Amino acid sequence: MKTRQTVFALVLLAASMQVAAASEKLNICFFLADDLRADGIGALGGQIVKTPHIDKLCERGFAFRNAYTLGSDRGGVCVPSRAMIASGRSYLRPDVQAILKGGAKYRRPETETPLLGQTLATAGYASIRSGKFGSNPNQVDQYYDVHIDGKTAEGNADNLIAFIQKNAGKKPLFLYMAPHEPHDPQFSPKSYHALYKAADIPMPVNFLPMHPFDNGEMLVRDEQTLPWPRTPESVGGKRAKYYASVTYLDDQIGRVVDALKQAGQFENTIFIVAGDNGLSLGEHGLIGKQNVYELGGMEVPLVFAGPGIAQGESESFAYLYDVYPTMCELAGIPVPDGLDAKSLVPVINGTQPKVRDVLFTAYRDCQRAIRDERWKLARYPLIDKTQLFDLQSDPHEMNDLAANPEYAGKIKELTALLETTRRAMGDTDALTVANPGKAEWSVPDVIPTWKEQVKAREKAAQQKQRRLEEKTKGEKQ
Ligand SMILES: [Ca+2]
Repeated sequence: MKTRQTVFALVLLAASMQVAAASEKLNICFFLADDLRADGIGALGGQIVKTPHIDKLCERGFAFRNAYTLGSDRGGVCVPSRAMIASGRSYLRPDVQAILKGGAKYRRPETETPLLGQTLATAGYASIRSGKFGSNPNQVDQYYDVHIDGKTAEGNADNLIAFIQKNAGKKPLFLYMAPHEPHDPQFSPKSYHALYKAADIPMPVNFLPMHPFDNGEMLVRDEQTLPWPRTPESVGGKRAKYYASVTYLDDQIGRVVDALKQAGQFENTIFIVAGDNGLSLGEHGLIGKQNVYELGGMEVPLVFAGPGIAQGESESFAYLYDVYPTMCELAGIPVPDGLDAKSLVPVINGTQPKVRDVLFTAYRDCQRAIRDERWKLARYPLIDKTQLFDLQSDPHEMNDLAANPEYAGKIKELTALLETTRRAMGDTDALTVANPGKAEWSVPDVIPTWKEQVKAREKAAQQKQRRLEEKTKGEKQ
């Protein structure tokens, strides 16, 4: 039988253990680069790019080699990507659409699943988010102690370093650095440009001067950053600038890691390195992120490193927004209910080989794709076109098998899988449309600016809505 003294002693012990647990909570440091390709990191296969600081994190960490952002309802793929990171939910869901359409003043109702910053605040974290401002999902998450635009990667690193110096050891830290780099115009100081020469940069094996058909987004602003036809010279120049910007960013990441070391916090920090979306750099004749090719618009780097995280990598399909539940589980924070995202911890721990069997990506109403470990089907509803690739023998998607009758069964099977998967993610667009347009595309004589295109689209959407309302009104009468 326990005496009163032993019960009291046990209560004291439990209380002291709780205090110890609170002060020993792991810090989380999340580096989210803008438009960083999955091969934009040396340690992940980048042949030319120099990223010594990120490489060191990768070498002691765990990389997801098939990680993607789910998709986008607009040219600015960054915006839904960041809304999905903040919410852990598909951008196709009404509550995430409300964030995307709500503007800077939108406040998410308390009844919705908590946002990432909110979850970490509840868990007792001191938090800073320094980075890209202006796109509204970054302002919707109001739960950061410090929320600041650093202007450049160096400014963002300065903000994080000051925050570490002020708060280290007092509370667990959530450090979220989301700089503009290496997004175009691919900023970096002059000294970084000297590191890369356009002439030394090899072209991707699937380089093309022009994309072979109209994917529904041929004139988006990103695609207009180089003239048509693309040339090895123009793409080489763009890649040189891009790599310079990545190396500049890498140095700033190195400064933040050093600040954690100096504060005695390096060993108890979980590091996450990711990109918000990918970017084509000459592959298939594309130069933007508004496509669903591998190493195109949706594929991203995703690496976790820190205490309890094994060194290794996995081919398991991951979505970028999985960072939300994964970082929570790694840090011992309860994962909220209602997320579409899945914790990747079972894969990192080696208890499960994968968390999903197929991977679905989407872009506006004009592109959908689904892939498994071998096959990939892409669908372009607006021109009634399907592509089929055997990624095992054709990882660069150069041999479209869709016209080969031998694969009719495979196309049927993957189309059905695409249909059920996208519906489950909240997709309401169609895979086939009435009166599809022609697939052929050439550069128009007069190229409308992106702003003009957006305006024309808004006008068309309003007209469509009006027609729909008139039709409903007519049917009621
Ligand atoms: Ca981006």
